Amino acid sequence: MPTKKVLAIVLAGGEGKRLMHLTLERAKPAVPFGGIYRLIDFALSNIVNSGYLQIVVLTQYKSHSLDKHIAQTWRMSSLLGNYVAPVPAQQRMGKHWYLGSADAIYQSLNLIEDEAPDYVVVVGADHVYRMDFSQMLEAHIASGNDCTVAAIRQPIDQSDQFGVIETNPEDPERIAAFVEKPTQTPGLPDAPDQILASMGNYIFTADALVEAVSRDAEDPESAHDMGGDVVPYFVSRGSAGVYDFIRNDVPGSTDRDRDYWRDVGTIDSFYDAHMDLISIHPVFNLYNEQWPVFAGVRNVPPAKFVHAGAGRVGTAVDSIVSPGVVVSGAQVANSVLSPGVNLHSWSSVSDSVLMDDVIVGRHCQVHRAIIDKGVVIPPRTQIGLNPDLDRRRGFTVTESGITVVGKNTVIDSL
Ligand code: ADQ
Repeated sequence: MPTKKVLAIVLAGGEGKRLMHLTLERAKPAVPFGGIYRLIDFALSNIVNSGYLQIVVLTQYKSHSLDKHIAQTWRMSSLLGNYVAPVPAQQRMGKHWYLGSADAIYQSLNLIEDEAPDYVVVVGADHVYRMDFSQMLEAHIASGNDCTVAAIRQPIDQSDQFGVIETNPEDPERIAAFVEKPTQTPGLPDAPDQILASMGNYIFTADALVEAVSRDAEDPESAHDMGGDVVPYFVSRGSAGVYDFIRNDVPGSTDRDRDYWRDVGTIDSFYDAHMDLISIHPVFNLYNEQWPVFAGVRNVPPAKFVHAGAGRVGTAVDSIVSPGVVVSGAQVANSVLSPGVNLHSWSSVSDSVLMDDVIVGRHCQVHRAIIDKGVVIPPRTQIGLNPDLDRRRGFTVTESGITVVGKNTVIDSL
């Protein structure tokens, strides 16, 4: 069979409102994750590892740091025709920004025409997982459908966060009904407390996608959303298939992380996904060299742990410590530290996520907190120990008690 041409489109224009402070200054796909990554690195790494090297990233909301990250980290070889191209909204089809994810693709149809692919892989940019899209493409081609939706089981009480897929027992690989984010829905026949959720990753036969988004653009009733409008259109034509993520077998996966997929759309899920990285037998293994997650590497020195005298031993246990971190006479446990973090004597950081260049002064305690880039924590500050105090200082505290300190926040000394 001749090789089929594939174009990958990454939808990266979403606002990510539920990440609050973390997305005030940047698009959600640009939110730092896991010490050295940005969220979009997971989607892009999956696409590249699947063998697809023509990639466009559709951006819109506060895209500067995302554009910069893609330009710096994901530059490919123009010589070989490979590219990861960030494409900002350009008002090609009228004086409005993208009305929704389907409109983003419609307004970018020139990219599909230029590349003339046989198939288009469309993925979101804000999930943590490993997936081989070439296996999904094989299933898509074998099915003869125009649209294939990747799916995973999720708890039924989260149905309002996902596109929910129904199939018929006689034809389990075809989607019989698709409802975007229903508040009420029946559970699966074999698991009433679960639903089959869309992962927001799709494969389309290129011509059919062009036809569907063009038609959608003309529809005054449409919200121009991939999950809400385009997928249901293919379902109504009987041409939408489902690809169960459980079938996907990524090289080097462990028994624990084979089915790992996290929508890190809320502060709590973002925090939990970090904790998944650092457990002794990680629920998500970053060290799988057969399916690497690629990241931009900052030019900083190696991490350093300093014994600052008088019992002030600099230590970190059960933690991810990035290059450029200096732990000087401070104790770190169960935490993720990004490059350039600097911790001073008599301080402790536990169960926390510290992003680039955070400085923790002497005698501080940081517990169950997410501290965004560039925050300077003055000596003798406590964060995460007293929710009321944290709120009074303008930090966000989630219901489950995670404190978030936004980028470059200046914290007053006590
Ligand atoms: P959501 O993630 O809630 O649900 P949406 O907000 O449309 O849907 O975001 C999907 C992707 O498109 C994200 O990567 C986002 O950044 C991007 N996006 C959103 N608006 C965009 C725009 N105007 N321009 C460009 N990109 C845009 C989706 C599906 C559900 C599915 C969940 C899985 O709609 O059916 O269950 O993902 O998490």
